[in-house]
This record gives sequence, C-alpha cells and structure tokens, in this order.
Amino acid sequence: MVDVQVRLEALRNRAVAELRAVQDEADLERWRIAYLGRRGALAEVTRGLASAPASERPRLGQAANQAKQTLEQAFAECEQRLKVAALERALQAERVDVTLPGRPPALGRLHPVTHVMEQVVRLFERMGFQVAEGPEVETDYYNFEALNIPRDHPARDIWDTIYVRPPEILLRTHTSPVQARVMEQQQPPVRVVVPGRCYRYEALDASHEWMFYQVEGLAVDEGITMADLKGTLTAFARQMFWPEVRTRFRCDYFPFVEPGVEMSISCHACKGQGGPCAVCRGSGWLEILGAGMVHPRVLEKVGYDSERYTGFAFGMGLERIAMIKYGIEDIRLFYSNDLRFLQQFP
Ligand code: 2NM
Repeated sequence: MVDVQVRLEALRNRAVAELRAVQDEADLERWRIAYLGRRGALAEVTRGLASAPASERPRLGQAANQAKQTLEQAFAECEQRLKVAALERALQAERVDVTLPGRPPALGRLHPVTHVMEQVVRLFERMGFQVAEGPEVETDYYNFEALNIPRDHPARDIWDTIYVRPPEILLRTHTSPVQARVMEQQQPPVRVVVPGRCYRYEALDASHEWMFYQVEGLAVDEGITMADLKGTLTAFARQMFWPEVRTRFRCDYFPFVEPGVEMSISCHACKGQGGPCAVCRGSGWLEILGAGMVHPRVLEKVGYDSERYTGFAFGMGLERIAMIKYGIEDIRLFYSNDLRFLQQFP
C-alpha cells in the first residue's frame, strides 16, 4: 500500500508547512482539529488502514504512528513558540527606558487677582497696616446701617445687593463691614487693610462681574487728615504701578465718608499726555479707587469719639487694578477658567 505511505508523507509536509504560518492560539487550535482531531486528516488516513492487506498493516500502522508523533511534536513546538512570543510581547509592553528624562509635574500658579491682592496687601503691611478678614455673608446692619447707609437711603441703589435671607442677611457688597467690625472690637489707633470677595447683583459686561475682589483700608487716630490719605495712597500707587506715576484726587460721594474722593493715576500708555490714547480715552487719567475721611456718624456708631478721632478710608476693586496693570480688556476673563488666559501671568 504505497498509496497510504504517500498520503501520510504528503499530509505531514502539508501540516508542518501550515504550522509555520500559525500566529496565535486560535490558529493553532484550528490546526490541531484539522490534523490531529478525531475527524482530522490523520484519523482519516488511519481509518483507511482497515482495508489494507493484513501483511501490510503493521508497517503502515507504524508509519501512521510516526506521522502522528511528528505532528504532535510539531504541535508542542509551535505551542511553545507561541508562549515565548506572548511572553516577549508582555515584557516589551512593560519595558522601562531608564534613560528617558522624567516628566515634570504640571505646576500651578497664582490667579492674577490673587497675585495682585498679595501685592496690594504687602505694600500696605509695609506702611504699618494690619490685615483683617470677615464674613462674606453679612447682616444688613454691618453692610449698610453701620456705614451710614440707612434702609431708605437712596445710596442703597448704588449696591445691587444679593440677599441670602431678605431683608436681613445678604452677601456683602463691599468689605467695609469688616472695618466696622474691627472698629467695634478695638480702640484707635487703627490701621487695617481688608482683602476679600464681594458680591453684587449686576448685569454682566466687560467691566462688571457679580463676584469680585476688593481691598479696603482704614486708618483712624488723633490728627489724621486728608494729607495722610493723599500721601498714603500716592505712596501705594508709586510702588504698585511705577515710581513716577502721578495721582489726582477729585470729589466723589460715598455715604460713609465726608469728604469723599476718587483717586486716578496718570495713564501708563500715553504717560498722562491724553490725546488719542485708547487706554484712558484721551483723558490722561485712570480712576483706580475711592476714598475719603470717615464720616463722623460711622465713628460714633462704633463707639469712637468723633471729636477726638478722625480717619481716612479707601476701597479698590482688584480686578480693575489687575486690568490696568496687565492691559486686560474684559473682567469676565478672570473667572472663565480659560488656562490660555490664566497661564500668561507670573
Ligand atoms: C470706598 C470708598 C471710600 C470705606 C469706608 C470704610 C469705613 F468702614 F471705614 F467707613 N471702609 N471703606 C470706603 C470709603 C470705601 O470704596 C470705594
């Protein structure tokens, strides 16, 4: 039966060749079923032995066994090859290149308004002011009443108030209530600066946000005059902006001071020349804060003797200071969490 031997030889060659192309376990399993399976090619040839002459059967049976052994060994080798390949892939996947430079952690930075707040506070601390803070949720009394702004006073229209529990509990519209609290707690001399968040019910635009930061300040002692106010705030401006900056004070109205003023600095873009300057709209001046001599009624309300003590106070919006310092045109950029904006600052 040359026929069976030829078929076994052909089968073995074909099987071994196919095995070389096997890439994964699924391929291998298909191969095993095709050649070594119960209904596989080898089993089919072996079944043919039954019709061979009895004298030929032992030799042919031996040949079939040898073919089977060859295939089984080839199968085992292939299985091993796949295992090694899988292991190599796994090792490759977790390979660490120790020569790679490290990945630096992303560093955070101060928000530009925080940065300006720290600068402002530091400058006043160097001039002898202490820092005070107080609640953002306030009472009508400290936010308005103690500051000489009675309930039916038209000046209340200036602050569009956000109420938490109307009409008594509100979000402070300025940090001045903290100054009133400080004065209640301590006798003159008082020198404090109060940084913090304030809230107003505003229509939002390029210069109005419903939440913003202020630094307010207060100095009360015997013999404090408008000259102290002008000198202190001009010294602040020279350090905050640039040494040759000029300041200008003009009358303004705030119910808690008398007289009240607004302070402007000379425009940094046109150096106070005015003309067609877009930054100061030709005036040569930029208004940066409000101030004044503390109203005697405010001093009396906190229990100070307004015949003996006088004081000056001031308040500034930090976003406005930052906008002037960094040339920012829209206040809404500060609170939109756009990293492209925030990452531009020191
Ligand atoms: C301003 C303008 C003028 C001010 C007054 C007081 C207090 F409590 F002492 F009376 N604190 N802040 C004040 C005065 C604030 O902001 C534009």
